[in-house]
Amino acid sequence: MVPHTDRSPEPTRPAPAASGLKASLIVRARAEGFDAVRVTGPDAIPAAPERLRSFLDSGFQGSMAWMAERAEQRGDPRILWPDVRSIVMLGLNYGPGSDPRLGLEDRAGGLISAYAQGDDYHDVVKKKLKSLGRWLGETTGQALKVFVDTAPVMEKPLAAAAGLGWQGKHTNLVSREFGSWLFLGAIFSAAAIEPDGPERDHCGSCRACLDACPTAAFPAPYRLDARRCISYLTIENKGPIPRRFRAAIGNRIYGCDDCLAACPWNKFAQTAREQRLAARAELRQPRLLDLARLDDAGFRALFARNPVKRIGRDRFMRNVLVALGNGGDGAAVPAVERLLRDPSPLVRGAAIWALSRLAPERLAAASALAVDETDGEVRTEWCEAGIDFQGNAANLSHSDGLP
Ligand code: B12
Ligand code: SF4
Ligand code: SF4
Repeated sequence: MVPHTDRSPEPTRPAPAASGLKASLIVRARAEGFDAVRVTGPDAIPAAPERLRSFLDSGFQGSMAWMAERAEQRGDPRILWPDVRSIVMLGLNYGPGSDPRLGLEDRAGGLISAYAQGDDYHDVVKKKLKSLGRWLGETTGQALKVFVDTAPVMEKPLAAAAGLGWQGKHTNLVSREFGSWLFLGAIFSAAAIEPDGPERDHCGSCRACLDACPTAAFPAPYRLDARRCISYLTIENKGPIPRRFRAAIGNRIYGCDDCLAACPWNKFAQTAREQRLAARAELRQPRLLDLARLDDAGFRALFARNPVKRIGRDRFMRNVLVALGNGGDGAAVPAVERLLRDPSPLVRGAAIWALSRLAPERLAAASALAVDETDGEVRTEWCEAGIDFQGNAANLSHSDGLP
């Protein structure tokens, strides 16, 4: 959660007039490969601190404690960096080229969300930001900082204030040119750069994204309860996935695109031109059975330079097991049975649930493992699967629906 770069270049030459600087900035940003660039001021999101406070007070951040830790800085760029005078907001198109929801029907394959099928966007965007920042610093002689995702910066309201798009009812930035598929990055500069105006909200009476959510994660338009969002549950959440969400997760093994994909503004979307963001063939919809066989080395090799690597093999295997439990593929039973003995409690617990769905009689046959289990959460999984600690199958019927 620290700014990625803190550049304070020496003044080299006087800054050009604002309009000349702005025009050059746009040309340079496009040459770096950014698809959208606009500028706003540090005082442009006055409603953000209160809205962030309301999000945190509602507990919507779940276990993402870092969201509350630097909330004052997050809500106000001037608290994060008092010298900031202009904020350059950049967008990089990662348009997937086809509707990611098409993969939901192929239950034997795991769905990785569109943003995570190529190289890690943090690296791709950061490299471009640093290069553009180097030019801007040299041109203006002013200090700057570049941010993508991980710093306490509210990138979506800033991008909306700069006019890159508007925050849709799913809370993400929607662009009239690129639909739902822009990554965002920011350059905070101590130089004065002519600001652009905000984009107005074009959602109207539409509620397609709200209705598309499989876990009912929107308590109201423009408000997301992250604790219910599959993106949070499969990526940020470090523990077992709460039982009531498992069935709704289907075959999504990393993130979710449903609310983004449902947006009618995607009819103007374009396929990403940045090749490093293009989906790797092996990550388009990998077979769940192959994934269930990955050890740590295999996991690292498959997801080298890819965002999935961030969550580690055990959390990823938890997700794969939930998808296997939902898939109903009997051929997966031996692989799932093997994972009942995995060294990771997170994996053992998810394997119990998956086997209870795929072959409850095989779980009952393995119930001796329950007697030796020492981890509290795994013991809970055995109990909830209807196995008692004498190793008896008490009641193998259960309900996993949403409340
Ligand atoms: C935390 C986080 C998450 C969390 C929480 C998401 C959330 N909506 O807050 C989780 C893990 C769930 C998540 C999921 C995803 N994320 Co995320 N995430 C972030 C992060 C780090 C911070 C977001 C934040 O500040 N949230 C706090 C809340 C309070 O802020 P907010 O969402 O802007 O809330 C606004 C609304 O509530 C609104 N509001 C409230 N009331 C009202 C009323 C009206 C009338 C209006 C207009 C607005 C309004 O105002 C608030 C302030 O602007 C940003 C990067 C960053 N540093 O900004 C990436 C970021 C938002 N994520 C991103 C992406 C791509 C995703 C996923 C699509 C990934 C995936 N495919 O799985 C999903 C989308 C889920 C969704 N529907 O939001 C991109 C979004 C790009 C874009 N075009 O918007 C970002 C910007 C990363 C990046 N650099 O590109 N993410
Ligand atoms: S990403 Fe998926 S689970 Fe999260 S809010 Fe959107 S549709 Fe719902
Ligand atoms: S789906 Fe409809 S409501 Fe949701 S962001 Fe798009 S236009 Fe707005």
